[in-house]
Amino acid sequence: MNHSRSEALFARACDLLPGGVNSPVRAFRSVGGTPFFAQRAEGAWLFDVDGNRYIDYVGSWGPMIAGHAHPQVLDAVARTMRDGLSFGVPNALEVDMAEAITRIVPGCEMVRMVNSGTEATLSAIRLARGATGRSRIVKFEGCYHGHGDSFLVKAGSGVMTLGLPNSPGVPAALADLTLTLPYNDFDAATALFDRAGQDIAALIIEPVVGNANCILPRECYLQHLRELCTRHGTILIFDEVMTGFRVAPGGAQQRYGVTPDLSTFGKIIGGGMPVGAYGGRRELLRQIAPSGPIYQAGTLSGNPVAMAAGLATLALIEAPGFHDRLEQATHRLCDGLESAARATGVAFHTTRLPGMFGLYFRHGPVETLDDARASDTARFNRFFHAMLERGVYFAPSAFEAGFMSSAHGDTEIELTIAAAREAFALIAD
Ligand code: HOZ
Repeated sequence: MNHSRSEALFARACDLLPGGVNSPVRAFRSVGGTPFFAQRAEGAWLFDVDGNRYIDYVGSWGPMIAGHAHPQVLDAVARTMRDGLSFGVPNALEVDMAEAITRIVPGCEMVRMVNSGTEATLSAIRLARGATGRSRIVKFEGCYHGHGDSFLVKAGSGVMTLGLPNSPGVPAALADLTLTLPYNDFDAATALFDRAGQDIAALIIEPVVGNANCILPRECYLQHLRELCTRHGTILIFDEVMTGFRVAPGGAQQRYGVTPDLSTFGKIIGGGMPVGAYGGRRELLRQIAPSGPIYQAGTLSGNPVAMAAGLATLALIEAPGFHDRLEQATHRLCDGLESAARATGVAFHTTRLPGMFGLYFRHGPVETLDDARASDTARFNRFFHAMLERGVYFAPSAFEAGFMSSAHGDTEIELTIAAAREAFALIAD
């Protein structure tokens, strides 16, 4: 593959943007090499500025569940933007979006739209602190909830990839209010709540960890956290920025039958436009200004074009059988990759849910952050590049989940598995 235009663009970008990118996970820091620059995208495919094409398993990090440039999403955007890009007064699409989210997601009686997942999680913990009068929050090692100060403590995603799980610039006084727990450890959670439960405003969790590769909750783990929070008067927040509308129409809370007090969203509800939302019990949301005293605001919140893209995407995922097909496709991909690895003797394991998966260069099972860390990341890096050269783009980090869309059909999956057979053979030594 020729990458000369991408390389020239990256050289220019490195002079102008920190690390050459506008978000660290896009740089190829841990896998090595330089990122390719996108020209356009369609369905399951990304096309770069050098004329190469890739089957895309990143999907803009989650929003593109219906595939890139879906005609119904583009039509909705085009139709809406002709009426203006932003009004600064309410518009009907915001109400339609709130109706859609509260209808689809079990734990949401009301929502507030914001502009990113980070804004959603920041706002949700402010609400939890305001509502409980407590200051401490609990998060999980390896979980990532955006780049808000309180969350950059033993965090996942880019900070884990770069080995910076606690960031300079976060005041110690604030970081000290964030307590951490190992994911999927029942006893550690019980012990922490026995010790400090009366001080904990919120427990925030990715119900399925998607920012430390992809780790599924042990049976009854989320129920256990629900019970602890209820017993101690702590607000349970599910960060469904990745899992929302993906692992089931109503997200992980629907799939696992556990209802949080608050939920945070992003990605799919914007259909590729910048967006976020937090929602939950009416009694809590009513405490947000102007109906209550807890302040949170945003010039572009509820932006009509973002609402239109998100509503068109939600209409697509509500089609009968959408998630069943997505689940089958994810199994076909993961089973195919595992069998290709087995044929070459490479230790390899996948985790999967509808439209979301983890790739591990080790034998399974993978249930904890330590299990995920024990994956052979050097081998992942070689696999990543071998696949990229064969036109398959996985996330450029051993600590990010992969995503599939409804546009990943048999052809794309077979091409991926054929490429993987060669890639596994290449890295088998
Ligand atoms: N949260 C995503 C990565 N796990 C994508 C957002 C980002 O660019 O950090």
